Amino acid sequence: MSAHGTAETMPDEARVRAAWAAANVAPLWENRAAHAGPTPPERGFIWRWSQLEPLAAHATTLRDMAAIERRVLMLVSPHATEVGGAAGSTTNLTGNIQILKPGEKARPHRHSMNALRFVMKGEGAVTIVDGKECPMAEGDLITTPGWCWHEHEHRGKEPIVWLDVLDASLHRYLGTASFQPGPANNVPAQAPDAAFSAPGFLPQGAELPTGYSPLFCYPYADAVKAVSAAPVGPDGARRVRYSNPVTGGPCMSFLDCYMVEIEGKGGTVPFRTSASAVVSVVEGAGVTRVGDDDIAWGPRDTFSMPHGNWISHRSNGGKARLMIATDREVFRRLDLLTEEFGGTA
Ligand code: GTQ
Ligand code: FE2
Repeated sequence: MSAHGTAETMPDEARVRAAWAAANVAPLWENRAAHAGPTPPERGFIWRWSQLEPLAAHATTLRDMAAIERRVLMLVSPHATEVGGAAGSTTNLTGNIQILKPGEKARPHRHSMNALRFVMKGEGAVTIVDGKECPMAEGDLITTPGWCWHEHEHRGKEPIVWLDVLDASLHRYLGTASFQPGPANNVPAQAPDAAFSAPGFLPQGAELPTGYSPLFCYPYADAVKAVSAAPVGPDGARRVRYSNPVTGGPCMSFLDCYMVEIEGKGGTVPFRTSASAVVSVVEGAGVTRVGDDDIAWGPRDTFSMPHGNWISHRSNGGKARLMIATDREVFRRLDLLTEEFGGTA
């Protein structure tokens, strides 16, 4: 006889609970998650370069083969929810710091996850993406779209540190995370980036990818040139998108990136979106208000702006530039993107 008695002697409630469990059903009216209204937005978080730099330097001394294979420190927000057993920099975005020593190589592989690299410190490395060599120096953004082969090689003289941003939690959630080791094979033919470098012209004759930008490398000098010339937007900041020149869309299926330039202490008009972001500070210093938190930042800091928060930026007076990597395209394609200006941040 069980602790609850036989079915005949159980109280009615215990009997029906046992029957539900035996049938693998559950009462929705007792499921708080199904009834809860919108949850308060997740708070933002900052990883300061002053704290990361010594950890990055120390990581170059590790001898563990697995750590050498991929010398990566994950930026795990205390406010992010775990998805598929891991938490990221926001619930939906993974931000990692990767360090490569001179002479080191990271082996070719590919995966379903889209990823980008944004160089925080150093120069002289290359990422080879589907056969295209992308030089890496401070402020450069390199994309490695899902299923594109990639490998890294550091030909410089000092260690290089970059920020990886990936849509890993989305793939874990959907059960679509997969990985294939190299060597690279069936690499599609590429048109060189130079063939895309004059505005208004696209190369003909080569097969252009449909789901991602054929440019894998967005040099910082180009971003600065474009953003400085961009008109001031409705929030008071200049902004350019790292776009696919073939479609005008995002650089990758599920990662959509921007370079933002702000100036003056006035601050941007508060903005709220259903998309989350990971931000890398390139130049300048300032404060970003994320919900009720003021996040003070300086060069090479990384911070998160989880979705649903009112957000506004202000610089400490001078010019500041931020690279903002978002999951905006995921929301847009699911008809879940909402964006509004105004607010009370
Ligand atoms: O450099 O290819 O941070 O595959 C995580 C997974 C970097 C990479 C990460 C990766 C890579
Ligand atoms: Fe990778």
